[in-house]
Amino acid sequence: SLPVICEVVFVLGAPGTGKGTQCQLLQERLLSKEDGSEQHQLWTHLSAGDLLREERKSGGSELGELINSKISAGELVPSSITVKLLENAIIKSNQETHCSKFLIDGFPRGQENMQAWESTMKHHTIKFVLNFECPEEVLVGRLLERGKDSGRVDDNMEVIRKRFKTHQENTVPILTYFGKQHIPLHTIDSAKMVEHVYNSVEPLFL
Ligand code: UP5
Ligand code: MG
Repeated sequence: SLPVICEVVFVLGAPGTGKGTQCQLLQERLLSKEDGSEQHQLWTHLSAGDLLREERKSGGSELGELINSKISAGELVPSSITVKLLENAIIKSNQETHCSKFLIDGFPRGQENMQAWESTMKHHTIKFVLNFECPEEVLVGRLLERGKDSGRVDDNMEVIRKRFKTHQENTVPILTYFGKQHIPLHTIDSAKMVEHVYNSVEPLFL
């Protein structure tokens, strides 16, 4: 069968900028307007980090250990692993819900991620890129607070610093690449309250 062609929005930003929070709200609130029949979600949220954390639990021990060592160090998991998980998740979700619009949260995080995406997923349309920005001291406060009960191995001061460094060194440099590819980049201030951030994000989807 032919590959499904999807529309994707990449959602980027340093750790704690609210990628997951905003994607969740977009998935819940952006609904089809159909009278009579049931409303359905227009956009499906896929978090690359969540997919990796799931795979770490269910996958074979060697793969699990590799993923865990990278996440625990605040470093990037090899692109081939992440892209395969995204590819499978897109196909599965499309089969289950027929939704063909995806919010890809936390990917691509660097040039190598982008190249891996382009090598197998180039048939999908990248509508635009959302990039959340927020001062680091605010992010540290959010992540340490969440770390009290998130169970995430990377929500501690030492790994948070490494995550910021990885974001600066790998993710920030690819933002200019999108412009060169004529993919719109929307940078959003996410230091504001959740609902205020949402109000600046939602219009981009209407
Ligand atoms: N919060 C959110 N918005 C707020 C607001 N406006 N005001 C006040 N509080 C706000 O939010 C973080 C916390 O802040 C929450 O408690 C929230 O309530 C609050 P969240 O929405 O979770 O932010 P998010 O940007 O999603 O933060 P997250 O910690 O998930 O970002 P990361 O980018 O660090 O995590 P991710 O899961 O994407 O990646 C984890 C690791 O996986 C990476 O470090 C890497 O090792 C690996 N990875 C890859 O290798 N490749 C990938 O492609 C993806 C991940
Ligand atoms: Mg997240």
